[in-house]
Amino acid sequence: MTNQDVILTVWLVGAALITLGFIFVIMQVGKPAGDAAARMHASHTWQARLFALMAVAFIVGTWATLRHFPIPAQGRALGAPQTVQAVGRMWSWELKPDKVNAASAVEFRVTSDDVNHGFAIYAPSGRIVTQTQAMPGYTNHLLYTFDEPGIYTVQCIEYCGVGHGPMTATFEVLAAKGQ
Ligand SMILES: [Cu+2]
Repeated sequence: MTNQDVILTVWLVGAALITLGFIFVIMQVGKPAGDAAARMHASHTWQARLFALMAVAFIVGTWATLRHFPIPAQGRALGAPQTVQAVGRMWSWELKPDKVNAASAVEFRVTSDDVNHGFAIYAPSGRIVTQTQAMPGYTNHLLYTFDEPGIYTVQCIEYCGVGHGPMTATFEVLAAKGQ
């Protein structure tokens, strides 16, 4: 289990406990005698139902919007059809291989030989398409499927010394069969 998984689990358990606490407090509202008190109790029941409805809407909304979390699980191979080993060092990138196919997922295994670097991929148009950190002693797994063939550029986007600016490399995305 990576640190991110631990943090997510702790957060989910904490959020669930807080939610249960709220529901418990609302359910513990007393049942005083008399008409006015009965009306008050009825209104508390209504509030509890509204709270439960909001909690369900929040949980469903969270699940629906975060289900396709864009960052893949770290710490293991992703089983993508193509893999590129990417190593950053002051001040160059090593990419193996330097050709991939479009329309098929590529797993970039990104690490660094020295300090932290930023591994950003720019499309031929100059638009950044995806990025991750290149960290010494750790491999980040970046999953991306290229739609357009062409020459893509890797640029370091974390300042790493005097050679940071020109710390670039290129690789080619080949047209998929039938494209
Ligand atoms: Cu840099």
